[in-house]
Amino acid sequence: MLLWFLLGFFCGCSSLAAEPQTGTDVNSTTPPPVLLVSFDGFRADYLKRFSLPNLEKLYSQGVLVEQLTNVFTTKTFPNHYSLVTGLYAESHGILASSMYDPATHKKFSPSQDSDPFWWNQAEPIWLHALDYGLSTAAMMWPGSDVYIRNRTATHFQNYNSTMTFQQRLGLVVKWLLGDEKVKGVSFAALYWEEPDGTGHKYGPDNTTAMAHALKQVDENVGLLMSELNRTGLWGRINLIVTSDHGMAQCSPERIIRLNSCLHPDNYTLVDLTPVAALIPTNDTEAVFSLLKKCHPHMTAYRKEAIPDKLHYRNNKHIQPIILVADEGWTIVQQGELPRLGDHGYDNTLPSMHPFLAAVGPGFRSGYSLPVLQSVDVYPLVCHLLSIPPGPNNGSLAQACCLLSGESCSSLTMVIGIVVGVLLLLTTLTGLFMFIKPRPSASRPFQRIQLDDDDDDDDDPLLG
Ligand SMILES: *[C@@H]1O[C@H](CO)[C@@H](O)[C@H](O)[C@H]1NC(C)=O
Ligand SMILES: *[C@@H]1O[C@H](CO)[C@@H](O)[C@H](O)[C@H]1NC(C)=O
Ligand SMILES: *[C@@H]1O[C@H](CO)[C@@H](O)[C@H](O)[C@H]1NC(C)=O
Ligand SMILES: CC(=O)N[C@H]1CO[C@H](CO)[C@@H](O)[C@@H]1O
Ligand SMILES: [Zn+2]
Repeated sequence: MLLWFLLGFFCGCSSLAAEPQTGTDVNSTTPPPVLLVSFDGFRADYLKRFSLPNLEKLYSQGVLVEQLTNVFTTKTFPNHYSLVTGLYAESHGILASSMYDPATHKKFSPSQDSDPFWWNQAEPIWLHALDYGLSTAAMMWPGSDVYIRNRTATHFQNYNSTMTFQQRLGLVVKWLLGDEKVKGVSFAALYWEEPDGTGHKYGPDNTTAMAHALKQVDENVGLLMSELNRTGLWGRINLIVTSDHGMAQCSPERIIRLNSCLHPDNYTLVDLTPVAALIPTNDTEAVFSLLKKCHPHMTAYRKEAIPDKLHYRNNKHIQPIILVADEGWTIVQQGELPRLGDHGYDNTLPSMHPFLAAVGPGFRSGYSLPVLQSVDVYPLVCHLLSIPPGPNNGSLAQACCLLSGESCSSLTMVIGIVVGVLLLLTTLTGLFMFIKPRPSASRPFQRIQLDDDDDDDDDPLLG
């Protein structure tokens, strides 16, 4: 705990104090383009459990964030929107895979996701960057084909599950390169459905199934690297490979049936598992008290009492009651288990966390960071593009450790400093007591107190 605090404390970007200039004119030297790739449902520990030679090769030349702390609900749509806006779900408005607006009776679901109504609370980076004269592309990233605040990326592709990774990549590379008539894009986002699909179907504990799916994902990473190499983009592009969330193993023994606690006439169901959203029909208090004691592995919250740490309260589309299942538990109204793997649970659970790997001229080489917030990815991308970020919930404080040309103390160095300072204190104290305990002893002792410890640039221990 103390080390994390110190890490956050020491890890600061020296040259980031100066914000990028505002204004709509682009720099004379255009920064390297950024390609953001998401492999849906890539749980952080797959990196340790499975052989992924291409991905390993990628981050060994760049950086690795072992766990990305994503946002609640740990679902695909909310987290993809957080990655490109830097906002918590309550602030960007894409709260879950299923949403409902009582005033207009509008509904949102993965197959009915194109109404700008749901997306207009935020502006993804592929639109934000347009304001600075950059062109952008969005390849099936959630929201790509939506006219958010009346705009789309310069290039985009409607969602089409039958398009192969190679086909998607081919278009993205074409957009990045541009031609005589159309300039290449500065930012592109690329989405791929695996290993999420396999994780849901077989569960993340099925090593056979996951090894097979991840082998294919790793082959796609190989394809990505060779295609960037072939076109001369490798080394000139900042490539970020990440994901939206992890996956938990579910089982028929861990099932919560709402109908055993409450008649379905008593509420309108907006979303079901692992975070259920309900609108009580009449007596909210009575419905809530029944749900509260419904199951030991399910927590019921009135909207007003949803914990701060979830950043999931201040939005009109959060329903009056939400139910959150414990890790690996599934909420149904009645019947059997729908799938062997699921996500959406509390975003502090390691099983819900994805990873992040990046390589390119903007990144350090052979560096790894244990954790980063997924809301920090947006300010990081803005920094790489030399554009000021829009209002967001992230920061560059941690992410700057990943950047080349930024001075940043590593964890090892911080441990070194802490141990060094303690040793020095002990030695000096011992030495002092050994020399002579005089009455005026308190004076010199006070002088070695660390009252200047934030001024680490002057600390000779930093070397
Ligand atoms: C969006 O564009 C349409 C038609 O081009 C226009 O009628 C509408 O006012 C625009 N909406 C906003 C929010 O700019
Ligand atoms: C694991 O997945 C494979 C498919 O890859 C399937 O044939 C097998 O039955 C699954 N095993 C278990 C224990 O679910
Ligand atoms: C997140 O950022 C938005 C936009 O700046 C802001 O309105 C909101 O209060 C922030 N949320 C938190 C928890 O700081
Ligand atoms: C608490 C509550 O509202 N209970 C009602 C649930 O629905 C049944 C059937 O419609 C009613 O009889 C209950 O009063
Ligand atoms: Zn999923």
